[in-house]
Amino acid sequence: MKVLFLEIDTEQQWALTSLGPACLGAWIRRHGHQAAMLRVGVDQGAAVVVAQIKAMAPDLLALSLTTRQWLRARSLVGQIRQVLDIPVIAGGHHPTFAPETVLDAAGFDYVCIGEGEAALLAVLAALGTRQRIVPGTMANIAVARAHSPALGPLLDPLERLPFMARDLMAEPEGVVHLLTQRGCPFACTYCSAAALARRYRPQHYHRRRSVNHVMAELAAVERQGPINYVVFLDDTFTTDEKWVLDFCRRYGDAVGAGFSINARVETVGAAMLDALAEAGCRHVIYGVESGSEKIRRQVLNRKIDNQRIIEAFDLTRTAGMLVTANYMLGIPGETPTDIEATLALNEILSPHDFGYFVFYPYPGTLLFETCQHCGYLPEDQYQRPACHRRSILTLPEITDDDIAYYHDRFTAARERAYLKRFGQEFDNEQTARVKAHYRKAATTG
Ligand code: B12
Repeated sequence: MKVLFLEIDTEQQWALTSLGPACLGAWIRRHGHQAAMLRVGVDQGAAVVVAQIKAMAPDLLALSLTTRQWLRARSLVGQIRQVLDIPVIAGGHHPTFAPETVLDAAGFDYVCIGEGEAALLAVLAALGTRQRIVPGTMANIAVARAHSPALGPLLDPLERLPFMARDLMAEPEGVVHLLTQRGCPFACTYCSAAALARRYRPQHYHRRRSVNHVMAELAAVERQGPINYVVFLDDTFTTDEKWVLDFCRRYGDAVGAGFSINARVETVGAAMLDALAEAGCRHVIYGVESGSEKIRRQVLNRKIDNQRIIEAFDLTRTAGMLVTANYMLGIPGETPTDIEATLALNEILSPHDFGYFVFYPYPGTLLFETCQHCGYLPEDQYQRPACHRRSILTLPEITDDDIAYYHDRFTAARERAYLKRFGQEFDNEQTARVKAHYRKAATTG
């Protein structure tokens, strides 16, 4: 059977396509099926997409969806199915946690809840023999709104998986994206990874590949062409110190290309950061989220104090790496004073760069449930764009105008930090260009 994955771009083209299809594509190819990717660029309309699908003649259309991709995916699939009779399956975080939105929409036949490898193979087997999928008979697959399928066993160990199908990923040349884990062991209330771990209990969704297996993937990629940079996309690369130190010993000699990671401040120390820098790590990205300890502890379930964050940033810089912070604003319970605390902490941390996103409640998360319970969510949430520039919530402690004001303050702080580092000799035109760049970045979030 031939599966065509559709990658739905929204607002901007990400540096790569979703990773789910790269994993699923490799898996189904190993089992004798075909996989291809069609990226639907922001400017492409349904007519062009339909023509491309016709030319590729797939047996199944497959979409991997975040909540942000949902609205455009719904509209596009609706239009495609008016002219093409090809079954459609959707998986990923949005279909997993809001399956009813997908199954109610025109054109979607199946939803995959959670891990997709075994489920997609089962669907292909049924389609290949023209068997109808009866609700409740196939693990992880929902076909009707009313029922929630049982979850099958997780793939464990992850070494059973083939390496990702890189021809489905649209990576820039020489830049390699890699995952060493599935899921994340932490339980942040706003994060969909924590929601997945809860959905899968008593199974453990969080699993990590061996260092050997990761090194073997890098070696296989390098056989296809030189590696200039590696981006590790794990939620938290630094979960296990022993693993990281072992990886650093092996990576430096075998690959040597610069790399970046996502980390959490409470998992890093001087020894680990020095080892990472020595191995080639150039850039560490930390989720700080809020400068208010009260918000971090009581709302986000991140139980660390500001001092620990400041220390981790200092240690990362001392080890010789770039450090980025990510923040949220408009978190339920947050007041303007709390956001002032985030801006103040950012001044102290003085990161090389930072990201700032207006809080969006993702389905399945504990904070989503809180928003629902407190009546902060609009009834038509999924008819509205999921974006990180303005809040979808009606919050008692903070207004839309406050959030817009603070969003602008973050943009101005980012411009200022850049100009302080690089702009000493800039003329007015160069300074204006920097400002225009950051304002544009602030609108695509
Ligand atoms: C790497 C990553 C990215 C990458 C790649 C995106 C991707 N979708 O893979 C990049 C940098 C592009 C990215 C960008 C963003 N991301 Co991101 N990202 C991640 C991260 C850290 C890892 C994803 C991962 O491990 N993929 C590996 C694959 C194997 O796992 P998977 O995607 O879950 O796929 C499995 C199953 O879900 C299923 N499956 C998936 N798709 C399909 C399709 C079919 C047909 C089937 C049958 C099954 C199936 O099978 C797969 C294999 O078992 C996750 C957090 C997490 N732990 O998941 C956040 C996450 C996916 N990102 C998130 C968000 C919000 C964003 C951004 C909006 C952030 C921003 N403001 O910049 C953008 C939006 C991107 C977009 N196109 O919409 C949210 C999405 C929540 C939601 N409900 O929408 C997550 C869950 C983090 C969170 N905050 O909770 N991200």
